[in-house]
Amino acid sequence: MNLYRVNRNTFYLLLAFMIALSTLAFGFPGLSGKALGAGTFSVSGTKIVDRNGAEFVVKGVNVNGEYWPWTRNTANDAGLIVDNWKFNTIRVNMYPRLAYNGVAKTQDISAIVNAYTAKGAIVIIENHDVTGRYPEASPVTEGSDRYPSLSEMVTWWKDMAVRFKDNDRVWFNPMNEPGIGTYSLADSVNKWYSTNDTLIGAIRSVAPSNIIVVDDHDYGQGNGFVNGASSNDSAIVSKGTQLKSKYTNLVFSVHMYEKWTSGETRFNNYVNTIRTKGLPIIVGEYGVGNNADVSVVDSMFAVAVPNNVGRIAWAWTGDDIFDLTTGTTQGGGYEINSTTSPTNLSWFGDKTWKDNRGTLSVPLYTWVAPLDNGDFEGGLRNWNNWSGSSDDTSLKYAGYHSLKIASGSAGGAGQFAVLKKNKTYKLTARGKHSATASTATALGIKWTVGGVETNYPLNFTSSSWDYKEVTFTTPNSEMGDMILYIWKADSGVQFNADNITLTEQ
Ligand SMILES: [Ca+2]
Ligand SMILES: [Ca+2]
Repeated sequence: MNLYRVNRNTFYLLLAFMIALSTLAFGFPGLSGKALGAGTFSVSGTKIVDRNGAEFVVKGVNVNGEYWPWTRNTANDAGLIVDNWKFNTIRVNMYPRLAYNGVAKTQDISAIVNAYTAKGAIVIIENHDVTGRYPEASPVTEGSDRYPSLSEMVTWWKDMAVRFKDNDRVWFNPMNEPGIGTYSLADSVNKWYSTNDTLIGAIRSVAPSNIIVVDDHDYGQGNGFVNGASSNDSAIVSKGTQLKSKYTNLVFSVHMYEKWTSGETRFNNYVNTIRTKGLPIIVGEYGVGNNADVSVVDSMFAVAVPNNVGRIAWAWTGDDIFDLTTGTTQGGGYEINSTTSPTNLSWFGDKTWKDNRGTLSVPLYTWVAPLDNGDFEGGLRNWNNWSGSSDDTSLKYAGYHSLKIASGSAGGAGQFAVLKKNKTYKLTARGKHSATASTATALGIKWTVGGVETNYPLNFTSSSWDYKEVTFTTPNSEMGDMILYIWKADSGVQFNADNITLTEQ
């Protein structure tokens, strides 16, 4: 089910694009606690230390928790995950609000904690309810969705904290990917601080020492740190020190997806900035769901491995497009064809398998195509439908497929492009409208550097298959928010695109 990761990306992209349009005006041992005489898992400066005081580097995987819509039993996979894959941590995705949407409780968190901590693994319990937003004073209902209030989340977290406070291998992650919602970056960092202060305060009132993992804002991505330390891109950078001054044993966490495409320099700066403040940082989610994610994971490993930044893969069961195995039913990690040397791992699965064994050589510098499926012969693979887009097999310029953006409303599609700095590229495309468009459909590529956007649109209006191209050179600095986009502003016509190429010259 792509819903939870991919729809998030789609929503985010659409939002960002609409803002851009308005700007442009074109439109384990011991089930219940620590071994006698040993220390506890805790935070020491920028490091996490184990019961013996040795540095502990998280190497984890995200797994199904209570009310999660994917149903594979997590407790039963402890042998596969810990003994075979050699993950030392699981991050348990709990989604209590989905009980209101008819999602059944198919997992039991106590059974999961018992199964994994018995093997010595860390169990991070996370709450997914306010992804992309914050809990407010009252519950919020939007359509079939009911978002909990802050006080309801306090009650939920106190219950978890009471149940697991004596097991230092259970960590708490109060909000998955909080904010921004309707907040500005500047207002979001304040909301991030106050909400975390309330939730962490509630947990600490009953569980004084379990490690607490705090996700960055902006869907956990810290805006890809595109504007750097002096901005509010990262709530951890802006407000982490203030939280640390009130609470011990805090670990901060970033999720790395599209915002971090080609982001090695930015990620290195991000980690250094946070560590200079004396704060520990881990990667709470990483994975490969599209072409550009290869570049993200490549950059992540390049910085994380030599610097002992912990990392947690998304996700175990392969119910979405983030697959650890290939040629399997779902792409799940449990579908390995050997428990010792599997040959059916995906690129992402292979890197994670080796990383868990300490045999991953970095940097990887994997070649990533600037664009995937530009001829649409793979249907909509790697493309995000922002509105009105579909795979068209009746009208096409070449092959058997094109992309159609329906008439009746404005609409568009896009994908995360992967461009290198200081290189010349050529973008070419074919486009056709059902009738001459009153406002041009823009098919182009854009990125930002230091908050300044560069955009190369190809403008189509013709009712016949038109060819357009543009050649451009990228700046000699790391770009953020790279998107190849198609946006049809004229609601009265249909637009088809085909044969899109983006090549390094
Ligand atoms: Ca899958
Ligand atoms: Ca085609």
